[in-house]
Amino acid sequence: MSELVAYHLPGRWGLVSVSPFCLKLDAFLRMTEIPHRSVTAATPFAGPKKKAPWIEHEGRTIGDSAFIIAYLIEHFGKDPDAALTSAQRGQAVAIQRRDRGKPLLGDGL
Ligand SMILES: N[C@@H](CCC(=O)N[C@@H](CS)C(=O)NCC(=O)O)C(=O)O
Repeated sequence: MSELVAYHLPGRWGLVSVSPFCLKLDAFLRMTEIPHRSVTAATPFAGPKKKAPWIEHEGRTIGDSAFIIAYLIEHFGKDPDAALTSAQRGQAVAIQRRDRGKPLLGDGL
């Protein structure tokens, strides 16, 4: 199946998901306009890491928002950061490192 399917936890308060990691992937997919179908999963346990989000694409199942986004950038050739200068990329990495480990913001879980 070549369709990209993104699984996320249920939403609330008008958000597509209450999971920050699912929101991160959803924002990436909307920014890049990569065609996909979003599926709401009641629990994260069907994912390869037993966490959400995860995707299915061309026979692959991939978990972890960082791995998913890296895969999608490479596969679809759409990088929202492509126009950033090296200084801006450095700032982005600094912000990510600063926030890593903070509850609901870091991706080191
Ligand atoms: N590093 C992962 C973290 C994903 C994550 O922790 N997801 C939470 C929802 S916000 C989850 O599924 N937790 C289930 C559990 O820990 O049992 C990513 O970036 O996708």
